[in-house]
Amino acid sequence: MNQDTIAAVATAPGEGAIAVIRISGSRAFEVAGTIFSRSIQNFKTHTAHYGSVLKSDGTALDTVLLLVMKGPNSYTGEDSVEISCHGGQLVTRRVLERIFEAGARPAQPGEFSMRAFLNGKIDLAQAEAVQELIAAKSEMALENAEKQLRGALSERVGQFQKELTDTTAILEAWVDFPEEGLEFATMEEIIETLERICHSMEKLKATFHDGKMLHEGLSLCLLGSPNVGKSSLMNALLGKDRAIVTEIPGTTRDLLEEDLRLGSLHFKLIDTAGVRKTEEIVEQEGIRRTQAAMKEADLILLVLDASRPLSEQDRELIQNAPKEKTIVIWNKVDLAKPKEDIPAIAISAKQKMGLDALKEAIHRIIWQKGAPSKEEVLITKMRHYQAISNAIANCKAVIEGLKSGISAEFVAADMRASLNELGTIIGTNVTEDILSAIFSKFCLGK
Ligand SMILES: Nc1nc2c(ncn2[C@@H]2O[C@H](COP(=O)(O)OP(=O)(O)OP(=O)(O)O)[C@@H](O)[C@H]2O)c(=O)[nH]1
Ligand SMILES: [Mg+2]
Repeated sequence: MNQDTIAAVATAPGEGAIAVIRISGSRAFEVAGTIFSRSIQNFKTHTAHYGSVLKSDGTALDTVLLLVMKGPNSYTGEDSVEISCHGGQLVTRRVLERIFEAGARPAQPGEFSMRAFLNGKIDLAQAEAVQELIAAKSEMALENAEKQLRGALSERVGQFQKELTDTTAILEAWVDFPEEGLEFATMEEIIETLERICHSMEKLKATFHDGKMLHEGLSLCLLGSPNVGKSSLMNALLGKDRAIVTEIPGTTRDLLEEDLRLGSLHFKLIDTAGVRKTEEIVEQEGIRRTQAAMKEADLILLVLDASRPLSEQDRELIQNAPKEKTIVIWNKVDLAKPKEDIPAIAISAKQKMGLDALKEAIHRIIWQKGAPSKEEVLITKMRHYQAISNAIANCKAVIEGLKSGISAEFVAADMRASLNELGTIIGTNVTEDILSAIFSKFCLGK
């Protein structure tokens, strides 16, 4: 595969001021030289050059800026050329076609990054971070992806690998030279070391909860009886008139979803149909969806109407909402004081009062166990989570084995398995199938 020279548009599809086309591979300079109006042979690496891309008849197709990067000092590690042409869809396609005519082939999604990985420019966790960085929807997700791209996760994993490898060496010395082995460490010390490594790995594993939340965004579900002001609150939080608001109970019939950014986090805000007993078929279906959304939601905003006494329905909702993920809200406090003493945030969705306190309450409930520290890198991928879980399980098997006094040589397989699992995170010992699966999810041109 690495023999081919590949090309793709690296900027987003559609019209833009400029589009960047990337070429990478051993023939990148030759391909670019064929279509460029100037000889590129003597261009120094990492320099940009103004000129034209030529049609096959030698006339100019577009004026462009051409950037040459000699391998291995490029993203892919190969000779690379980037052409910035005008960002029209047609002109971009024509320039790309010229590049294919000159001998490059269309790149697969993620193929540039895959080459960067195969050429040792970045490890697998870093390559995955590139995509997360592009997809990041919140400040925190962006920071974490940037940390992972700089190698923070790879370093942590590398540290575990090193410690496990060192311990394996000592264990092997035990097996080969039972007498001398004792000089390196006692069995108690080895077990202690393994337990410490296991504990550190557990800590990394535990970051997945926060990491997944950052990466995917949290679902935030508005819940309440009809007419309490759920849709009004949705609009107030979004700062736009997204949901229909009327004084008629039962206005919202279906789930409404919108992206919402609060502080450094990203949410999926869901407005729902007000819950009540009804014979109306459409409304019944809406309420069924409300209940399903409530179960799946990461967080529930349970809205009560302060201008009227609590209904049976309100009480049932308060009773049934899972405490650990519910924030209770008294809405319409501009009309009246809440009639009951329930711990809740007082707001007026209509007057946009109390929204800051609500936002603070949301952050408090999310970071109940404390916000992640700035230095810590969080696991955001299921693939990484599974690998670290398996590595821990294998490491525990080693500890159990040694504690029960079985000979060290019998735990060697578990030890190797633990190391292998860690290796899959950064991409040592992963199969080609796994690699293709990972990189095929990348954007075209990345
Ligand atoms: N005074 C006052 N009126 C409000 C407030 N919030 C909502 N309302 C009014 O209450 C009525 C119902 O508001 P909605 O936002 O449609 O209520 P809902 O909970 O979405 O209702 P359903 O979709 O029917 O379940 C509207 O007439 C709103 O203008 C508030 O904070 N103060
Ligand atoms: Mg509504």
